[in-house]
Amino acid sequence: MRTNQPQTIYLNEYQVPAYLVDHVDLRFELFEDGARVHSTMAVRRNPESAQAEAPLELNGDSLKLESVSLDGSQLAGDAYEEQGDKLVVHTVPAQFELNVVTWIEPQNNTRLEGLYKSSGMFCTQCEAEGFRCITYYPDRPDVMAVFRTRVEADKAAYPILLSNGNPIEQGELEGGRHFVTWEDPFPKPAYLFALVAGDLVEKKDTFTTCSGRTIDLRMYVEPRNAAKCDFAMDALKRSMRWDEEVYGREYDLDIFMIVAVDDFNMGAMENKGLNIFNSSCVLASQETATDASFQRIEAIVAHEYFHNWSGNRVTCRDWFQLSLKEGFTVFRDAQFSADMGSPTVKRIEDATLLRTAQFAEDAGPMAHPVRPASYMEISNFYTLTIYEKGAEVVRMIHNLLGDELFRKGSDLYFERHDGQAVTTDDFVRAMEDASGRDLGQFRLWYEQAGTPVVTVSDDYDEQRGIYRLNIRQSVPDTPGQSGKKPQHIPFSLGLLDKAGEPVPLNLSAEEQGGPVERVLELTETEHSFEFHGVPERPVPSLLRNFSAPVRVQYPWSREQLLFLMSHDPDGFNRWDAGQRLAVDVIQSLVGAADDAEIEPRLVEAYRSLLNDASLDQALVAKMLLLPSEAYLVELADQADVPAIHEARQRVLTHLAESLREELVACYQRSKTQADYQLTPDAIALRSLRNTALAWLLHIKDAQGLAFALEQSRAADNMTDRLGALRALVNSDFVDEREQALAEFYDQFSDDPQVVEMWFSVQAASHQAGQLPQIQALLQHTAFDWKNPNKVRSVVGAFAGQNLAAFHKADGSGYQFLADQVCRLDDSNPQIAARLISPLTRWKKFAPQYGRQMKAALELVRNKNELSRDVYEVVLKSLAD
Ligand code: 7MF
Ligand code: ZN
Repeated sequence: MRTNQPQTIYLNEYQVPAYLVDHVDLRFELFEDGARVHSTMAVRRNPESAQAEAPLELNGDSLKLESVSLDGSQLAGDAYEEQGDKLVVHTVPAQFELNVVTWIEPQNNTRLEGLYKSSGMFCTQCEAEGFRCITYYPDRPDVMAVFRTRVEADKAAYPILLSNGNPIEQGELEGGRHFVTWEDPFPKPAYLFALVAGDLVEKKDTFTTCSGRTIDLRMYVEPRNAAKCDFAMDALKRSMRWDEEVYGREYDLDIFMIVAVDDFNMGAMENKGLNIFNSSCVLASQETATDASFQRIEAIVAHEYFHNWSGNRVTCRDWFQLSLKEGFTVFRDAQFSADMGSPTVKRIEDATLLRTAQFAEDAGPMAHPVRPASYMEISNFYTLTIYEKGAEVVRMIHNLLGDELFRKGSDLYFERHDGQAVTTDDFVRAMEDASGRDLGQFRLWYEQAGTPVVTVSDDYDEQRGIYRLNIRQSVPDTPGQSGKKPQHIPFSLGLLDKAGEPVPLNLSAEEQGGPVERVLELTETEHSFEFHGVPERPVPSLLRNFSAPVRVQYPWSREQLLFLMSHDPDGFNRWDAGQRLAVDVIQSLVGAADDAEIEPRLVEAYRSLLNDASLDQALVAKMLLLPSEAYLVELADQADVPAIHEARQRVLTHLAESLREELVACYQRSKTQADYQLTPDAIALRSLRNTALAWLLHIKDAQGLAFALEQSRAADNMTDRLGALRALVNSDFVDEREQALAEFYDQFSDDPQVVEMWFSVQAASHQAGQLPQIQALLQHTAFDWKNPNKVRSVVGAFAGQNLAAFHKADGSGYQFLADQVCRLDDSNPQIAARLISPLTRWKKFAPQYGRQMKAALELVRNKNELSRDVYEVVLKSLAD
């Protein structure tokens, strides 16, 4: 148990900083047994601050202080004080230079915050509060300084020395050492600082901006990865062009660098001019990366690049404003991905993530608004709510304003706030000022947690030709928030007649030939809309393209869903109707008798999807994927996960057995002879084919087995290779799956990114990932507790994707997770706190499960010296 309770930080206690830093001069002496950091700061009292006589307070964490001097004189011992995580200098003049020397041990830094070593190279991660692990500093985003950084190290071991901005000086030092000095002319918060030192190969390219400037583009990777850079480099150039064309944003420095690092707590980081990436989020080749990895890499490269404006040039005032940069940047990268591929597929993927995981977060003990009001540990607030719901909120503003006014608003935002640290409210105000729209009520999306529920009912007056929709909204209570106000919800819809033709939407008797799609703006708890001149009872198509992050309830009949699946002109809703139908069918089988009938119309609907080659194959590939167990759990009350798993498996078995011929034909049809291509069509065909393969192996089909073995043998790309492996691993062909796993590992054991996929295919599989098998994976030579990707690919995949194995009735899965969280908490608290999240929603599950989940949380709570990260999650999860 923790003895001292961590502090809670509150938004409403925000105060401007008492001191500002205009300039920082850093000098890093890097050695094998540690690093000495010399920092010289030009500090002045903040004229905006009311605390004129305040002492100077600098943040620090795990630092050994060697000296402090002010304006050139060493400070006496009583002039300053080290108070745990702070350095306080009692009396300082209005303006001064402060010099601080600290000693740190990057080689022993397993938390991967601040400066640390990863496969022999030095690298940094400073967001959110890692800079304080490097030196004493006012580590808050509203303190923005110009950084100059001199890096010194052994030249043979660390020939490459990098930091933010432009290189301005380099030279030789005694003892085989050398140095490079970098200067970043743009003032920035410390969280955007970065340093890299290592023996890396350099990949060079250039980009000519819209104003004709030539930018040096560079990627730095370990020599063995030299052949895996091309895709990310091209994605970077596409992102730079896109940001110019769509947002009018030109790159500002003369050089842009990307570094790949194997040990990284997150996906990537937008450090000014020096983005650092988790290797798995940037390195790719046709032979080692799946289609999904390529798409993820393109999106992450874009995301980090786009931060240069949305995050770096305009940054956050404090960490409560995190969604200011993350929500906006996720929205921007989603627009980019939609433009690069299939917009409907991208929307389906985003809505799936939101409905499966963000809605769950919003209904659990860690629920918080897009702009939280308090936190204990900010690392715990890099959440789906901040990122994905935050992006949905920006998307709704985009849809309310339209393309042109939104662009006007974003131009105004960047112009008005360039070089500033601002709030989500400043963002909304720029949108209001540019468009003339009042977003007063809309701001509730930032303030109120919880997923709004929109309940729709309808009636039809045949005599008068009036179709009426009654729409109610309610926002559920969340921890610390109740009695919420109605929100401003853009609700897009259409109506279809019996022939599947769109019905004009006339909102009054006078109106004629109205539009066939409308966005209704819901602002009250209850609305009623009348559509006139409707000749027959229509089928409503609601929340088209997922126009708001809400749950929609409407008593759809299976007949209506089947109709929408084949007739809705909105691709998203066609997919959604299929999902709702499948959910309904699966739910009706949970706990049902073994011989309960499975809806024959579902089989026929899937049959026509498989047979009709004229349909958009990208959409068909998505429609064929049954709703995930995680989504079914999210929709359930008192979830019994093994029962949900069984019901879903039964539907899958029934579909595969009934459609065997069609699956074989689909598999053969979608086998392309052409070279590997990353176009939406080619991706869709591979996805379709691998789904057909998975279904055939699910029913232990001999023809399917032959397909899988041949596909493994002949594959020229990782998508097909992994598709075959996954299908085998999830099958009952025990010998064949063991052999396939062994062969695959032999072939790729020297590629960490592929080994991570190999781990997660097993850990996520109900067949190959039962607890004893997971224990064995943890003993595998390639497993490494110090590498977050390995931990995620085994422990994370087991608890997050292999739901029926994790939720075993004896509670062994929970106990296992608690043990691993405790073990990780000492070395890497951020990863430990993320890993524990499957246990936090114990109240959601049937009591026999929930009770044991709670017991596992209590086990973690009772650990000695629990980190602040895990403590916050456990405390909130166990609160009533
Ligand atoms: C795309 O946001 C979407 C989200 C913080 C680290 C990257 O740029 C980032 C960093 C976390 C979680 C998700 C993402 C990132 C982080 C991310 C990356 C690409 N500022 Br934590
Ligand atoms: Zn980001």
